Amino acid sequence: MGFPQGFLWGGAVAAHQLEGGWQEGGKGVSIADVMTAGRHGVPREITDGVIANKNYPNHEAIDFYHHYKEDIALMGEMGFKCFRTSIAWTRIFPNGDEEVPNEAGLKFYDDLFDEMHKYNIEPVITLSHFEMPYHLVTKYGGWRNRKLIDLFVKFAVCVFTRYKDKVKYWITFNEINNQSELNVPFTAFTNSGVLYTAAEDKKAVMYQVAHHEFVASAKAVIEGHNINPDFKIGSMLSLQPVYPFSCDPDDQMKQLEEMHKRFFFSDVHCRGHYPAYAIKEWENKGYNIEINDDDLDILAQGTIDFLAFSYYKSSAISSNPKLTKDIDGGFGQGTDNPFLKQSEWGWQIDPVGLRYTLDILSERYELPLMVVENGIGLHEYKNAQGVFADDSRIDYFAAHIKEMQKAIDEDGVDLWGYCTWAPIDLVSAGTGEMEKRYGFIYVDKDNKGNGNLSREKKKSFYWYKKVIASNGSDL
Ligand code: P53
Repeated sequence: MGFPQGFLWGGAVAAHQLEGGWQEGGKGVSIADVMTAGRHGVPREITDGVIANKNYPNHEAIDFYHHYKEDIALMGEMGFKCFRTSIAWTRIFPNGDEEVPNEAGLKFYDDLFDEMHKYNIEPVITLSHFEMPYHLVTKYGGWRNRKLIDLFVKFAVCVFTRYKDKVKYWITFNEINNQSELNVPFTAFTNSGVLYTAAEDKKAVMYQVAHHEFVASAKAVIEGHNINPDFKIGSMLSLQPVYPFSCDPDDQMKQLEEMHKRFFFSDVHCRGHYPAYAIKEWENKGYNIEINDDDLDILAQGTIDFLAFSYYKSSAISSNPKLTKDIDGGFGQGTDNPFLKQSEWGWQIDPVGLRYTLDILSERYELPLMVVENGIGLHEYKNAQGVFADDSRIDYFAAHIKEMQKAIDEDGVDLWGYCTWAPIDLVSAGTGEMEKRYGFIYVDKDNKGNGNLSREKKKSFYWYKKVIASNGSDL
């Protein structure tokens, strides 16, 4: 009973949310570099290039680019077995369409991975985490252009080859399913560098974009296995489960439709073909998704080795429009769940939902899983003793880890690892805030960018260290 030996305990971040150094070492401008700071209820603005005097929180972030040795040492001190980050595509191919990679960028990740290995920390590396080259947006229209497949595969092959002896676990796209939410520009832009025009059918474009990404992901899987057969290559979904608001059968059907918006992506990644419900939708709506002759073979050959997902919250949906409203700052639609409490940002806290999600994914795909993000954003201040006593974070993690253990022990889920989001405070993706804090490590920086960037351990730092040392038994 308990977590398996070799279970990968760790934490997850993304390059654009912590590195900073946005113009250092030859790095190009990424899509994250043209997003301003928002806050809860106030969306981030996507600007037309970088505009003087706007607040772009990712430009400096927490300056991990210069602090990584100190930060990795702290992860080592907590006993991390793995650390998930991404490779900023713009450090390797600053514009995305160069022929030759940027050596300074490649060297940075060599040094970073070497630093992790000093502490026996296994890198888990995402290729595309909301930070593609901005040039690919302005020149090609982002992933709506088929040309992106080759540019992405070139990037993937370059880093697979370079780091083949340093990195074993790879993830192609982060939260690829976010773009199924069409209400806000954020999702299509961060996933795919796509800005919809008023005239087009967003959903039809989204399916075309996703097709290009599926082919690119599958090609990366195939190429990666050729480069090193030991690679484990996965994809990654945001899997916030949706519950029916009531036992009304119409609510149940509405819930199924909502879950299809998520499963569509994992169905293709895991099974290597399009699900019938999607093909029917295309037929019924007259969508003509352009699919080249060998694309379907590539999808079939390039299925993933494991499925990774983020889990923060659950939501509920009703078939009654009167009960339906915007949730999560407009990212989705749903109803309040009267059984759950919400975080300060309106995210419904639901540890049992993590077990439920592990179970449905495991039953649907019979593949190994990895929880690569789980955490809670909090406003945080020192207490009278001068300590960041983040007990509510500890409670959140303890409850989720207990449910994860049940999924392993009672439901037979094959789970490889668990990464908290995020071990260190960083820039929020959704809002651009620094003060939506997630870390075991506090970073002295506020929403306006003030602070000296010093790092300080919170109470949860010592707690997580104990959890890892006991392989999850001492919560
Ligand atoms: P933040 C919601 C909105 C935006 C990104 O989110 C999200 C989600 C949750 O599904 O996804 C992930 O920073 C993402 C991370 C992000 C984290 O959730 O908005 O992979 O980049 O930081 C937390 O609080």
